[in-house]
Amino acid sequence: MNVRRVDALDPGERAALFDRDAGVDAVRDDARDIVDRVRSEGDVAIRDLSREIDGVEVGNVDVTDRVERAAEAIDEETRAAIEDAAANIREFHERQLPEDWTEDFGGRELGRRFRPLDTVGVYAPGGTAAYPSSVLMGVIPAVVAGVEHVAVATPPAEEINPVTLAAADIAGADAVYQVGGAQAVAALAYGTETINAVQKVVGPGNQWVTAAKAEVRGDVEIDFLAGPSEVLVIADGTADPSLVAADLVAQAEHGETSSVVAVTDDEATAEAVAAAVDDHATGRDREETIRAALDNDASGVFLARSMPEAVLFAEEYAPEHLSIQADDAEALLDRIPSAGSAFLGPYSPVAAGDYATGTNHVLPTNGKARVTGGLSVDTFLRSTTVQRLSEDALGDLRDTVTTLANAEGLEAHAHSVDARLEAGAVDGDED
Ligand code: HSO
Ligand code: ZN
Repeated sequence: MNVRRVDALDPGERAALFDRDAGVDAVRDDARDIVDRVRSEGDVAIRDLSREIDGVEVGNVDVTDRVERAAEAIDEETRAAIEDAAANIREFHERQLPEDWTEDFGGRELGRRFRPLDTVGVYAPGGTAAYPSSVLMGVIPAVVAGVEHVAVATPPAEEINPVTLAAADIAGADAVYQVGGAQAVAALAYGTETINAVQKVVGPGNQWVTAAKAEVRGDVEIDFLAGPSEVLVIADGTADPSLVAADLVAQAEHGETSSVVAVTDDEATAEAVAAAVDDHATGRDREETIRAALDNDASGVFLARSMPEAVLFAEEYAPEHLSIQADDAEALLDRIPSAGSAFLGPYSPVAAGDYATGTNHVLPTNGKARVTGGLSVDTFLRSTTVQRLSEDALGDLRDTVTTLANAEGLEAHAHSVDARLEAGAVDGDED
């Protein structure tokens, strides 16, 4: 890997780094066709598409009855690891549950209450990117929020990954369907004979899944349009270059389009990270994928003239994962608000958060961290604001409300206030 200077980046290089996209445009039309087919033909379309795209003859689309058996069949060690990770994820997300509250604002009793969505669908990729951990990350926050019906959709296969099924069971999903890609998103969004339509579809997937989410958005809620995985490590001269490199190589393992970046103000660190990346990549199981990711335009090791310049670079990049390997990591984090999840210090590898610290790994990519966070309990809640006014409190507001109502030409609004304040207007007035 070469080291590039931040101040020498040309507009094309900057665009590749800072205007990353989810890569869905190329498949958007195909995804739309699939969504339309599922919408009009239901289960028939799912069976046909599973044959055409996945090469699988699907008998029963609903595989919920296989889940418990899979959970029992996986080896003890894997099961214990899923349970351990699930417990940490549950604990962290329970901490996020907001309390309903009511407060007296001088006679105006105001409050906010939170209630779960009724139904959600979690997409769990299959194939080389079959991540049972993503099942935990999608299902557990929904269950913690109190969602009653949490369905998982995962691509069909002769034998669906038993670890994925076990994760669905341990996380508390109540339905699992074997359907993948754009067709899964469409089925969850609009329902079929077998699959209940849900209110919100979440979870990462390939371009077809993401394009389909873009397509159904509006008819159903979605989390966000996630693109390839990313990590940005910001390092100073105190960082261990070998550990920085290990994190870059780990994220690069996800796919050729993964974007892995290190930025530092220290030239020796930059050179050492670039060299260590090569060392760490050599001989890895997925070396080819890793090397392709390291070579893509959105990856690299960058030398800044100062830490403030490195910070600016990180904030402009707005990474899914931000690792800070530097003195006073907290102070740096304060200056980089656009990051999905932050990993501070040498003992916080991104992989720990991917599986088991308890934080969520379904995170905004391609710069979306500028405007949103990752999956959380909030993703699965709606809120209602509540107000109860005393007669005096309404009296205090009378002029303000009627004046604004009349200014908007909405005289009946004003009347609805006045009507209550005319002597004896309210029957059974408690105040
Ligand atoms: N880093 C991935 C999540 C993941 N890693 C799943 C391992 N398995 C996306 O943020
Ligand atoms: Zn990962």
